[in-house]
Amino acid sequence: MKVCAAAAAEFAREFGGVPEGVWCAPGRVNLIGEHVDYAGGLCLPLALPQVTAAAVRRRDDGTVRLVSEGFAGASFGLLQPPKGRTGGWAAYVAGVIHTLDPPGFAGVDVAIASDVPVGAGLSSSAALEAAVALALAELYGLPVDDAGRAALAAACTRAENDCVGAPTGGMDQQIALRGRAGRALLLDCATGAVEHIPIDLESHGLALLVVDTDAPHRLVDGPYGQRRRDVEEAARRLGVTSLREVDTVAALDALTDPVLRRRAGHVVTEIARVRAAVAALRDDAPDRLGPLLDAAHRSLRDDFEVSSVELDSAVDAARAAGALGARMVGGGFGGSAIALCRATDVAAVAEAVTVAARERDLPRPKFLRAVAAAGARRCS
Ligand code: GAF
Repeated sequence: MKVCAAAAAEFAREFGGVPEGVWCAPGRVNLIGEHVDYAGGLCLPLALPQVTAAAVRRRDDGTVRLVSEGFAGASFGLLQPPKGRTGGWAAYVAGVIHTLDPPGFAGVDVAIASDVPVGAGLSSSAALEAAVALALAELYGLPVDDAGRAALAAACTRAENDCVGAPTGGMDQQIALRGRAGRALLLDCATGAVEHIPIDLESHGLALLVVDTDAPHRLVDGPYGQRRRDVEEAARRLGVTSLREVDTVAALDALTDPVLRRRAGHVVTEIARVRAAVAALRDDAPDRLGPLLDAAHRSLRDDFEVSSVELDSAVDAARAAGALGARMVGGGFGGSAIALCRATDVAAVAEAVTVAARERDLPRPKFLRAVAAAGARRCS
């Protein structure tokens, strides 16, 4: 694989010699179930063919050296700067090392290469964490069966929460480590249980177009954390551990604060949409996903208020050009949208989205096709 070869080449260039192995992990799009992972909800992401690769060799002198094509590298002792704390992309790697704390760990050289778009809301950070976590797990003898991968994903999420300072919910790390080719991952965020749901758009003449709006998306900043706090506060006022326990929108009438009621309304209706999407896939009727994507976007835009002018432009233009449904994906406030299209309409939809962005003086969007690919793996 090209990205894995690039990581090995970067390793040889920067460190000399060969790595002990190269591991890679994918970016993701979430079909549906947005902003519900930290509410114990259900979500349905799929792993992308785009990956981040880590070429890794153990050291025994207490030093960590990190390099990445096109980005500034980092080098630090295990305790200096403080474990798990460094700047930029290296913080994700340092965080995983710190959180995993593999037995016998005494330093490592890591070279990174990636074709997951960065800052596009396609989980480049989770791909980085997952590739490094799987590498360390295999090199230091941690379990890598499904339960082991679930634990690695949880460690990556803690790294992101505690070391990087992004209060994310865990969906991205779970799909990066547990995704399967040709399957969407039904993830129960309350229990960690997963089901691999076959997704076959091609034989129905359909395609999932990803629109990277090129409007930067960041999770370390305030609004994502504020939404999470809103959802937790709504649960507290309703007297439940998480909003997953709320079955009907009517139960939300007990919330007197209109903002919290709308936030909670999104979570409760979104979980119901995930169930409907899973039913559509199980019935091999993926066209039924269209209206669910549209409803999810309206809910994220109006009730959860995490969309943006770029995302709304992309979604509206895609719908007007014949997409069966479209919505923003990921944390929002920029990043990417998806559009479910007839395969024959993909070019026209992409063109309409591009024209709409130009007319509004927005950045020129970029496109890729989402195909459900495999989760983290060793590539050499
Ligand atoms: C980001 C977060 F990292 C996820 O945990 C999830 O909350 C998502 O936004 C919204 O569904 O990708």
